[in-house]
Amino acid sequence: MALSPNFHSRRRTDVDPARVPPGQYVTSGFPVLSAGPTPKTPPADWTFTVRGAVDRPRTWTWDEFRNLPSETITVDIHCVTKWSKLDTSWTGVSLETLLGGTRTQAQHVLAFSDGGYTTNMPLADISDGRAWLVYAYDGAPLAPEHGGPVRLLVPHLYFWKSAKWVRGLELRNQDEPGFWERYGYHNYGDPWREQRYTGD
Ligand SMILES: Nc1nc2c(c(=O)[nH]1)N[C@H]1C(S)=C(S)[C@@H](COP(=O)(O)O)O[C@H]1N2
Ligand SMILES: [Mo]
Repeated sequence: MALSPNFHSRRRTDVDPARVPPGQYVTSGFPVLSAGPTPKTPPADWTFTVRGAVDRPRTWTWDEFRNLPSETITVDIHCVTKWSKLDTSWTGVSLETLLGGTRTQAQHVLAFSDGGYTTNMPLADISDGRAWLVYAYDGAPLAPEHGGPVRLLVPHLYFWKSAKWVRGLELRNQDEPGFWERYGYHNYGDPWREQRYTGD
């Protein structure tokens, strides 16, 4: 049987509604949302640090980071400005791998980035295989405007939690709101419970 000429476009719009959180629409584009200019850290100067309430702080250079086992994952992402993008493909290192050697009693994390952006989340949300430090998108190095060389990817929370140009994690005994969380975004940000703003 021949495919109808509309096969591809119909496939794009016939999205399984069960995959789209409340209030979101699906886009095939990839919008750029940055609160400031795009920092440009060359890999030779890039490091990733886990610090704060830990038994000992740890820092990886670019080469050390790239020698860690990595995986390619396909996930859906959901921005609080209401676009969702399905089946995005990323390559990176699971945060479970990075945090595996760290002992801590902390229950909170503040991720920090070049340019000063921060975002907070429970440590449990990023230490159980549901969050990655990604360096490639669709098989190509992550573009600077999308957070290259490396960004956080926490797809089960709204996309503002996926800090671009990420340089480290501060483990904390007490929760500390990040950049958007201080400006009234929800502290946790579950798209399926539509936790967009404080009080949602
Ligand atoms: N460092 C940094 N990370 C950031 C942001 C930012 O402004 N700075 N914006 C956040 C928001 S609100 C969203 S929706 C996504 C956008 O990622 P994109 O530009 O790759 O689509 O990045 C998040 N991570
Ligand atoms: Mo966003």
